[in-house]
Amino acid sequence: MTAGQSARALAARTRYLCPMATRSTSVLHPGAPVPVGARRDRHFGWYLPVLLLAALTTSPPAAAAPQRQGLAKPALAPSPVCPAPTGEVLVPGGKFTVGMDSALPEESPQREVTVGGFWMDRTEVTNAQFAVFIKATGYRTQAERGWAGNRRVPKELQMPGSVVFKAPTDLGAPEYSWWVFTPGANWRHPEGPSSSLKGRLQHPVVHVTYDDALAYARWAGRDLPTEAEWERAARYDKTPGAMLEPPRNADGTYAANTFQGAFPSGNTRKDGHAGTAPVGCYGADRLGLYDLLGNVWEWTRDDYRITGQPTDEPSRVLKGGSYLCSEHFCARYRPAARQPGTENLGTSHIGFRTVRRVTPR
Ligand SMILES: [Ca+2]
Repeated sequence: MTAGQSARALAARTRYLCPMATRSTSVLHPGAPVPVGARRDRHFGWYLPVLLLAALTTSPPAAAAPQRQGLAKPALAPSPVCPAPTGEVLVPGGKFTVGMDSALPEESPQREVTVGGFWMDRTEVTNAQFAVFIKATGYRTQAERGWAGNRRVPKELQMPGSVVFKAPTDLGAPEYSWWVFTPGANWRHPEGPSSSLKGRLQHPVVHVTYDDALAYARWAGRDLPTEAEWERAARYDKTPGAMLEPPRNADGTYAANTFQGAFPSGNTRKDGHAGTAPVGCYGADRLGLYDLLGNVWEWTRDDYRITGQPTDEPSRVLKGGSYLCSEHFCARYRPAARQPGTENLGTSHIGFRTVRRVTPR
């Protein structure tokens, strides 16, 4: 099978996402192209669910097309003080509302659910914590193993590596071209073989698949949160207004590591970080949880299902948005927001945190 044929086959395989892409973009970004099967090189045209983490997260059309003249290199803003919290906190169980009918279509229907109490990591799992797991178990992540022998993945894309966000210099480039399959990229080398974890041990681990995250959680005697549990924690002390607004502290400062400026190339770093931030810099809530919103998307246990569409590409619900969500693109830094994540593919903006239930399931 040629690269072109395999790209077309894989695009067809991920076709179930098209209706959602059309629906989302029609609501938030009228006229935006749906990037299905348009590329067939080392960009991951074969994993549109992941590419759509960004490509679907478009918001108001007026801000969707950044202007070239606004991209002067910004000065690095000072980083906020990060207390480097550790441990877990108890999230009380109870009946509460999940989803939103007044936001994006995939967040509906708004409904009442009940969850039991659970202990949740105060922060996303860090590189330092993940390294302990790797040392103890010898586990190799999907990005380190590659996809050799997986007939669902084109041969030219089966090598070890992962998908890295690279801000385009050509603002006319299609949205999905920002996500580049980078051989040798993995949790130890977030931007590829020449990068390292130097200075990033307290940053959230990235380039982990759902199974990688679950393996860590199991090793730690814990679990990944369900979507309802994650949302219970994220909504716990939020006012109704906070369900729709960008995360801000009472004094107007940033309450989450997100993207400021003209996405994708005009990052002004007003919140102090261009990429991932050390955990615990943002978003301390009344429970003592940090970074639920922003920094990195977080895996949950729930399947991501699209009503009426085949689900032959297993995906799980991701929550919280990432450092790439801006007010003009993505804007999914809200408790009810959600995205599909292809189970066996990580990226440079997906991580996780774990939970321990008061009453095990
Ligand atoms: Ca997060």
